[in-house]
Amino acid sequence: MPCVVEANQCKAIHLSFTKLPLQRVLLSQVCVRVLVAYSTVSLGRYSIYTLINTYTHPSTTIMVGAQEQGLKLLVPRSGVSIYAIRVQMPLAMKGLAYDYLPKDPGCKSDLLLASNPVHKTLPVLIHGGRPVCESLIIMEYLDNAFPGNGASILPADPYRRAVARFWAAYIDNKMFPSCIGILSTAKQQEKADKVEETLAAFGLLEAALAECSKEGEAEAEAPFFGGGSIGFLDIALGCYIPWFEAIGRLAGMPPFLDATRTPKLAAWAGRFRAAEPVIALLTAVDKVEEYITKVLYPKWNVAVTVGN
Ligand SMILES: N[C@@H](CCC(=O)N[C@@H](CS)C(=O)NCC(=O)O)C(=O)O
Repeated sequence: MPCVVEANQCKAIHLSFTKLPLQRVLLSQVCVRVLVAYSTVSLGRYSIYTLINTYTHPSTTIMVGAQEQGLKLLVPRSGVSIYAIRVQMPLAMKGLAYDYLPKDPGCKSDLLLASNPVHKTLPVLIHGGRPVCESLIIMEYLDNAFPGNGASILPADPYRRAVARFWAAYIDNKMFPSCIGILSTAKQQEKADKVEETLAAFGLLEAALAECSKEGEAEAEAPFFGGGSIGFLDIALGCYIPWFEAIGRLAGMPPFLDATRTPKLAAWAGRFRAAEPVIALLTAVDKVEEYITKVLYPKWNVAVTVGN
């Protein structure tokens, strides 16, 4: 059996009806595999997609209708990783089954060191024994390696691709570091600078959304960065939404995604959150808040309190 699910290492319950004649159900908890035959139910690829996270059902995975491609995904055990969810989204959109292997990012396993010796970070996708590192690169890889599985995640047009990659890199390298910087410093001036940088970044992305989502000859604005459906930049930015919200709350600030200041982005975030497979995968804001206060604050070693 090519798709092996390890006990206590599974997170997602995917119920994805496709037109495959025979689907497989995996129940890792008891290591039982049941073959379930479905007739060609045409309910749309992601009409049913449910996730039960590690906390509620730590060792159960059921995958129905996913294709088995020898994929393993090494992810942080925390369950709040932006970058892990960023990879899980395209995997879900493409209907790909994978072994979900949670690891402690602080404790570098031999598998992680062998798979990502340069950055030693998670997530890492292993496809047929070969590792692919860095979440944005993994997203692109999945799009290129499985072109027949659903719609393309990256824009077809080379210019739009370049623009999407540009903004994704900006979000990772500039916008999020500024935003998290609001909490990681206790110095008032630094904090104020980070707030200003973050708000400026949201302003730039507001304009970028209007530009990237233009579609058709009339250049009407589409609902997503990716056009009519979510794509590369939607996922790249969208996985940060719970973090932006949690950081705003902890900093005692009004929400970053504000309908007055950035109306297009605020509306986009609402649509993104409600879309499949986002609705099932996006981290809860409370969980991120808890992670920041319990794990990151002690790490930063600063006495950060609201209004500090
Ligand atoms: N740029 C990387 C960031 C990955 C990252 O920062 N991963 C964190 C966990 S969410 C990690 O592995 N941290 C451990 C470390 O930095 O040593 C990506 O997009 O995959």
